[in-house]
Amino acid sequence: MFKLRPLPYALDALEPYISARVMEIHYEKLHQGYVNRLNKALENHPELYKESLEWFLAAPDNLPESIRTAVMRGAGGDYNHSFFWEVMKKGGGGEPNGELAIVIKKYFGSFEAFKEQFSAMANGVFGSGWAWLCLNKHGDLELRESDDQDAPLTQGSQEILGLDVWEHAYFLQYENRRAEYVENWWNIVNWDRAEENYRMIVE
Ligand code: MN3
Repeated sequence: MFKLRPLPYALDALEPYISARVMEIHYEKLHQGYVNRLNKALENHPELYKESLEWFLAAPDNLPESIRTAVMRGAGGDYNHSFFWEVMKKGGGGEPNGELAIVIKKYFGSFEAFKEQFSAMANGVFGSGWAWLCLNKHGDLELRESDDQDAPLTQGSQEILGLDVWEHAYFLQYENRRAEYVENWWNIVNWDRAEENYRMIVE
């Protein structure tokens, strides 16, 4: 069975940018809900409990058609949220400073230009979804949206940084002011982790 992975910090660690109450609902209730959904979807195929989230997401065709959609929703929800918690931290923000800083500059011209484009994409996601910085299958840095709980991995892109823009991620604290949530989020980005994600893809 799949288990909810531990949050890498306390529920109130991202205050004031993301409130403890939002984190409590988002992590303990909603993220747990995706894990439960995945386990439930697999209950008649227990041999699949030994597989990884990445295995499901990278090759959905391997899954029996009758459970494919349910497994992808649960696995995507679990994978995306676990990834999201890791790319934030207390006292984050600022700018990347290793290899990632160099490639961001190469692809976007400057860190500020990257940040502007990423924010515009995040603010523009229609309905429920995510904003991502990825390395695509051609080895290029790309900004990419995903709907619902789809993971870029399914399209062959590897995630470096991601932002949840489902209303459940911010509505309780920011109401309909998504742009304020996105702007504040830059203060808690864990660039060390994003850098590590990038290095793990390219090395
Ligand atoms: Mn979420």
